[in-house]
Amino acid sequence: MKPSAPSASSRNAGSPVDDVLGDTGFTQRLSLTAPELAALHGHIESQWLATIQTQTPDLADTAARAGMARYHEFSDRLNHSALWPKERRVLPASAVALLKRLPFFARLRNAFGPFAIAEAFFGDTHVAGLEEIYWRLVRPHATGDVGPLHADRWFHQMMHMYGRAFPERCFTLKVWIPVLTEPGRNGLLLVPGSHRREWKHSTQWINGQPKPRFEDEAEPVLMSTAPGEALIFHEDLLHGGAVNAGQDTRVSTEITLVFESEAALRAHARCETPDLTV
Ligand SMILES: O=C(O)CCC(=O)C(=O)O
Repeated sequence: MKPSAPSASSRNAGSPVDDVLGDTGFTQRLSLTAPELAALHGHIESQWLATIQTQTPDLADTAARAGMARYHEFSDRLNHSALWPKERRVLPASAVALLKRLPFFARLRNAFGPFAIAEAFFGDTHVAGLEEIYWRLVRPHATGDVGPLHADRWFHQMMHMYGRAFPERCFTLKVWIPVLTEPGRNGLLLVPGSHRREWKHSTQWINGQPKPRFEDEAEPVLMSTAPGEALIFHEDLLHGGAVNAGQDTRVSTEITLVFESEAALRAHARCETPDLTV
């Protein structure tokens, strides 16, 4: 792994669509403002705290005092993997409705054109009608808190999400939003340009769930992302979590944007000059 991100080519000329469909396969042109980040952080922390209060009430006061950044300081007193299956990290519809009103979503639409948000999917359960915005916790030095390199489309295929979480034919982009990160010490690994070729991988079954196993060689780059600085990337781009070399628990959010087709994105880029200032 290279130690830090390239200065993203995506900050130069061109548009977000040019970035995600172009040579690098990702863009860093869209960020959350401080109030938008505070709103997202607030919804996540409420769900995090409510889960701890319900599932491990003895630790509720400790959690409320520590906050998510210091979760790792008491996580050895609970069963981390049992406490946080994905279904407990998918924000409720009420929070999603409020978040969708943030200007960030208008900026996404201006940049990429009309999209839907993929519906919630965990294990083999599809929650029809619930737009999926979910978050994850990555504790310092916890290798088990991050997964292998993969492309999102591998997950979509192996979990049979087409025709369920989104239409049979569509194109997706991932929006990855750092909420609590230490730039250069934790965050997301990307392999710029990797969406342009096939990579060897297989499916392994873990706790009854299909997971991708990366069986190739790539050069991932740790992206330097301060809280709020979103990464938006192509469904075929290789990515994965970096082991957290920071001091705090890393918190980030994922949203899958669903488009009619890649051609629809290109058509939008030809017709519109995106206003990213709303
Ligand atoms: O945040 C991470 O650690 C991994 C994110 C990821 O795998 C994804 O966005 O698909």
